[in-house]
Amino acid sequence: MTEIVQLSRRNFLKLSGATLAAAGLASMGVKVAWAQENGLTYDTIVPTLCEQCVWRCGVLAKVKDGKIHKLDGNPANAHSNGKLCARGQSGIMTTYDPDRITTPLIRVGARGEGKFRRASWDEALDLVAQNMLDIKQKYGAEAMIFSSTHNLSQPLFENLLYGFGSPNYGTQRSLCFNAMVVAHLMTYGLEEPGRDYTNVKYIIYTGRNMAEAISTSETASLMDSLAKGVHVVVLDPRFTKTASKATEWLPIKPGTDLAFHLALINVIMTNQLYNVEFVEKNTIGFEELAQAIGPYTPEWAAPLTGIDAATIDRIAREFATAGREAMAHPGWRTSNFVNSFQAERAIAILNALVGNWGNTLIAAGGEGGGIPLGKPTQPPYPRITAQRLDGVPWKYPLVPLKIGVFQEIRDNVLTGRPYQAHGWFIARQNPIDSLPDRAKTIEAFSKLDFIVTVSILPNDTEWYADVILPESSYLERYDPLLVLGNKAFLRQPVVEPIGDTHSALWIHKHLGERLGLADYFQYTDEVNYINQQLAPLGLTVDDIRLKGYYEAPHQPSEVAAEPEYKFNTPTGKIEIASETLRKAGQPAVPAWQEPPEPASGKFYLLTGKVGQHTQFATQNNQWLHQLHPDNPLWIHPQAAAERGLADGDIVTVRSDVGEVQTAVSVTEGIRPDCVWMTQGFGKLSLGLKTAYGLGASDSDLHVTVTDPVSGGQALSQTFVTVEKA
Ligand SMILES: Nc1nc2c(c(=O)[nH]1)N[C@H]1C(S)=C(S)[C@@H](COP(=O)(O)OP(=O)(O)OC[C@H]3O[C@@H](n4cnc5c(=O)[nH]c(N)nc54)[C@H](O)[C@@H]3O)O[C@H]1N2
Ligand SMILES: Nc1nc2c(c(=O)[nH]1)N[C@H]1C(S)=C(S)[C@@H](COP(=O)(O)OP(=O)(O)OC[C@H]3O[C@@H](n4cnc5c(=O)[nH]c(N)nc54)[C@H](O)[C@@H]3O)O[C@H]1N2
Ligand code: SF4
Ligand SMILES: [Mo]
Repeated sequence: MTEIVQLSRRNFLKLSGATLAAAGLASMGVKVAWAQENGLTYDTIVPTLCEQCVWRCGVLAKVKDGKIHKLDGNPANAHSNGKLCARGQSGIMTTYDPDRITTPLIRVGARGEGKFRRASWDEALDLVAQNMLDIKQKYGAEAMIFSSTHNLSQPLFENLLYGFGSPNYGTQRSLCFNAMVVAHLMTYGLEEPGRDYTNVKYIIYTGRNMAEAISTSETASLMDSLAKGVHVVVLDPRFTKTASKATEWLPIKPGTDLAFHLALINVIMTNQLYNVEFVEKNTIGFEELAQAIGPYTPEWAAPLTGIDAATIDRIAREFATAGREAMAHPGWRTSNFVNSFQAERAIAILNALVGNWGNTLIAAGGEGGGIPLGKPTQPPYPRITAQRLDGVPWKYPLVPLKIGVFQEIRDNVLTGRPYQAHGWFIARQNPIDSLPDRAKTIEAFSKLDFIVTVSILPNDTEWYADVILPESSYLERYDPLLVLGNKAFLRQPVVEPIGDTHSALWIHKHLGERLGLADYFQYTDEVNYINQQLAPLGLTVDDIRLKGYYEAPHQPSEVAAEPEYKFNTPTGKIEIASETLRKAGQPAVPAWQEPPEPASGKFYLLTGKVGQHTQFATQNNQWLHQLHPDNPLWIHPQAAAERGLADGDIVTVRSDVGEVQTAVSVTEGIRPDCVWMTQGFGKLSLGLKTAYGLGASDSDLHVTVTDPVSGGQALSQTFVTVEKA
């Protein structure tokens, strides 16, 4: 039985004002009173964490008659600051999605036919363990792939992976930010610089759609900055909502951000507009770049990028004038083209030239290990010597092991090289949809003996699985604590789970025990796990469930700001020229690398997020469905006219690997040589009764193109034709 926090309204109102304030609940008391006056009543308020996306904002869940009534933002959480986005508020319908999987399912028909039978947990877990152990015995532990997209139960997932003894850890990261991460490791010695908007005066966003591709607190920082009159430049082939708020929108030609930034560097270096003191003290390789930058003038970049030379020259000068108060944003889903790694290097160096380190760019991100949490004891992992299927490090020496090259795992399942994989354990991830070239992923699945997923919905990956282990939704379960700044937040059940579902903490433990890995799961249940986390603080779950978090008395020590900061590069400095890159046979300083372009009559196919959906996960949510039901293809009026297309017409979109049919949305908000669609539609699973049959999948069209340096999948490097269907 899941324990439900019982903070009843009656008990709640009995608490004195002082007690409320002490518990940090005064604002909740006010809300209860307001709701009563307005005829809205609910029985309990449970503080917990959102999981509609990876930000995990703080939630105050209001419950009436055992049902979730309303979700609000928790003011005590720095990510939400009292607010939830549309997806967060619609979390109710994630829990109450009629299509949820409510018992373990075992496939009975052919793979992909969608025929499953219900099973007990014992039967399903026994079957999974038996298949995994068979694979291990016959082919070695490395023949099992484990993949998961970051979630709070990741440490337990990692115990399964490493305890089992497989090196094959698939994460979503190479489909996302590898170009940015590897470029910043090579330049600053860190994976991603934090951003501080406090003093910012001038921002350049390169394909970062902060207003729609939400990073809660940072999106709020942008909005505050706009209100303060900060100059914002947006480089995006598409008129995004961020572009609509910006000072200037530059509809750059896809794949040419590198040229734009090289030209900014050229103007700043040749006119000596850089921060001499900072560069001398903190960087290495300036001279080498100065020798190489000469040809990259604004006049050179103009025809490549489609942005006139005077604009590039002006932005360079304005950026340099803003100096330490300027920020060239590093971006997030940055792997767009094979040259995106070089573009990210140029962005990193542009920031170094104005010396904004310790001011607008900082070392620390949001989440940190500032609170000394405990964890159950466990033995060391067995030594793993097998090669990784994703080519790290033997093919991609510069890619960190924890980041990997996911699409390469899929490709190597198909080639059977360097060895054949036989099984895939997937948790909270949707590789059928999120990897490029969906037909290829389905083909790779068909090569495997056994596929198991842990999910809440019969999404497209579950459709092709052999066993589905249903997790309770995030409003019905516990997860390990989330540390954010000086607070440790609790995810706790708001209502009883629907059906026979369990948390990942429970599922991973019970599977682990069947795999002979009980020593890696030394907790009796979820609450016991969290109690072991809280033990060094002398606390238990019961001590924090009312408030929903523990707050450390002191802010964990901030990473020292420049000038004391030591960059974690081989030279201890910001590496404008990188010997590591030179040794790897790459240019030591950024150099122009021509990206491929579409042949005449073809378009760049662009993809990206909308504010109303998360990745491939929320399209079946009935409320979000109402806000954003499908994904028409954006096309420029000129390109539409040439093809005789009007708004709403159905077109066939074809790439080298697939074709889809979809409606067009004719808009001036995109370059004439590009088309765009958001991801996550065109579902294959008939189990998704709300989303099935709506829109089209860009993953059917995406060609797999991997940047050899960062391992990033170049998600804009697919070219398509568009014709009336
Ligand atoms: N609402 C919502 N928010 C999210 C997410 C979500 O699913 N939904 N996902 C989260 C995740 S995991 C991530 S990684 C981030 C992604 O955050 P972003 O990277 O900001 O978002 P995307 O929409 O993936 O891509 C941004 C833009 O890149 C543009 N683009 C494509 N190719 C090029 C190019 O060559 N040059 C330039 N300059 N622009 C180009 C596209 O037109 C698109 O508008 O969002 C996060 N936030
Ligand atoms: N075409 C295209 N491809 C892309 C992108 C794009 O913009 N366009 N973006 C790329 C980026 S930036 C990223 S980060 C990746 C993301 O790629 P993935 O991580 O594979 O995508 P998600 O949709 O986040 O997968 C989460 C899955 O978990 C399930 N789920 C939701 N909640 C829960 C839960 O509480 N428990 C469990 N166990 N399961 C749950 C969802 O149904 C979904 O199937 O995709 C990349 N691929
Ligand atoms: S940004 Fe929205 S979906 Fe993501 S955690 Fe916050 S409220 Fe939830
Ligand atoms: Mo991402």
